[in-house]
Amino acid sequence: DNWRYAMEEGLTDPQGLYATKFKEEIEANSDHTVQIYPVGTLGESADAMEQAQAGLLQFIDQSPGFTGALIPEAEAFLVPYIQPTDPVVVRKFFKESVAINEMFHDIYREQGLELLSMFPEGEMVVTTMEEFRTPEDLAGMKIRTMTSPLLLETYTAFGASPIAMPWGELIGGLKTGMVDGQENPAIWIEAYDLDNLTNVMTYTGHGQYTTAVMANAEFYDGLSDADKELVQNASQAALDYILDVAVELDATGLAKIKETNPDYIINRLTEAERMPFKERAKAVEAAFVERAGERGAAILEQMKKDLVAAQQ
Ligand code: 6CS
Repeated sequence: DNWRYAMEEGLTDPQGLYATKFKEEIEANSDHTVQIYPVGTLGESADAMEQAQAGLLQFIDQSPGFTGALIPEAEAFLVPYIQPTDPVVVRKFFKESVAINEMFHDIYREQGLELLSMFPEGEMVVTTMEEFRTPEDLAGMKIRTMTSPLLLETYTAFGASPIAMPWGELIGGLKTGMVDGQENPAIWIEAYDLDNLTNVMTYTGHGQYTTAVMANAEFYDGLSDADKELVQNASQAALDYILDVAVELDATGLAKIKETNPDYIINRLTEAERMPFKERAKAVEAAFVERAGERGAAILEQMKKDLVAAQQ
């Protein structure tokens, strides 16, 4: 069969590298083919998700920054100052986390999705027109976020004026001044020229960009045991591959920005400067628990334990 696979990024971006590896594995080990639909070809991320849930697509890569609007528990990846940023810890965390590898499966199933992999794309960095070091400095800055509600709560707590919008509106939004900042990992900022639309990039240490690959559950359940194994093996191979290259990509993105845009200001908040943001993150964590309930709270607690384990 020909399987349709949609993602939120281009073929040379992290999601594209994962998808290409997945496709290669499927096609090398079966008679099936995989057709990849990159960013923009099937509408916005939310449109592709509707198509995946309806079974028009067999596979989809959608990030919790969007999925959170559908699955509140997925916003656990968005709670500030929980996710790892150290590359070695990141790899171990995604590979071994009980929360990621065991607890999310049934939750995604409730939305008709068979969760295959979750992987990181790099530390979240904030790009703005003006420098900021404190929540007070962020006052009045219009920061674009992805559409999961917790991101609005995060930037409100951080002192800014957030506006949620799909990816397709961000570049126009920055050009027209509808927004004057945004958050994304360095590799993405570089690839889509977001550094040339802003003046400053700030490492706040508050997050890691995470994404997830899923299959339509009905499609998956209808596969033979051999094909289920094929899909699982291809997912595992693609995950191992992307976990190896993701860390490199993050460094490459930053290095390219420094090289091609030498005047760009790159700030890294100190531990002391991060304190007021961490303090404000407590309200965001409370908002997460409020919406995601007991199950969400249990996932978050498990993530914290997984993180401690990954740091050992
Ligand atoms: O900011 C966004 O909307 C996009 N950021 C990344 C890293 N991937 C896809 C997503 O749509």
